[in-house]
Amino acid sequence: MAEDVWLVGDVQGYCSVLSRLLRESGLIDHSGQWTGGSATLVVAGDLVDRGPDGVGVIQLLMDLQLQAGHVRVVIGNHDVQLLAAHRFGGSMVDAWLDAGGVREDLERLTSEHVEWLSNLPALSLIDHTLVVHADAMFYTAYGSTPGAVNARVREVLSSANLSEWQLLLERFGEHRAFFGANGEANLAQFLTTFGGERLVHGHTPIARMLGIPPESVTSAYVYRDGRCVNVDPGIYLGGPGFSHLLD
Ligand SMILES: [Mn+2]
Repeated sequence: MAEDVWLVGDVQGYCSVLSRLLRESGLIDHSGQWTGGSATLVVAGDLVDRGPDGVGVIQLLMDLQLQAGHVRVVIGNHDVQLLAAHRFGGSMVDAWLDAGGVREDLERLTSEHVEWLSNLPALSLIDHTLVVHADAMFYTAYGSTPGAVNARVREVLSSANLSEWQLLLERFGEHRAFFGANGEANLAQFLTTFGGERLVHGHTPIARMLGIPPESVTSAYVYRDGRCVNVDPGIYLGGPGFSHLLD
């Protein structure tokens, strides 16, 4: 690979942790300016909820995307849930708060944030690496190419059809599709469908996947002979966070 590709998983509103990780990776300076040159930053979704400053995370990534160009972000279920709370209000706000929503984020969310979040891809293929938020097979229900899935998910997020939104959120309840007994077959099918030689995902904290203390998670969990990479640091569980340089 010609240029460095840095991955960051599930930030979940911990904007100060994200800033620290990006500084430690040499991608930004103390004033938040991009210093990563032609490196690529990939963020695996769930930008908001649980942590105190989800909107700060969104704003930082929007700013870096404008400055650097090569900042790729895929959408996570918490991002969808925030958008649902914003669009539908009422019971969707309650559901979002139950899932860790932070009221101040909804109050601070601007139309620019909504527009940006609503247009994030669900899948992103970077060289031979496929990046998604969830370790889940449900993406195949939305299309058989990354472009088709992204278009279909954007369609859902631009629609006023609440049941389509709820179905998408329900489907995001799937975890661990590439781990355990059916993991190998699922991974092969997923990569054959969407392309790529390896898959990067977040969504399932490494500590939960492996049954280890969250504080001990200081690097990505690479499994399936290097063809699957979990980058969910479980920051909200007490993980210190990490960034992962693709090899
Ligand atoms: Mn998630």
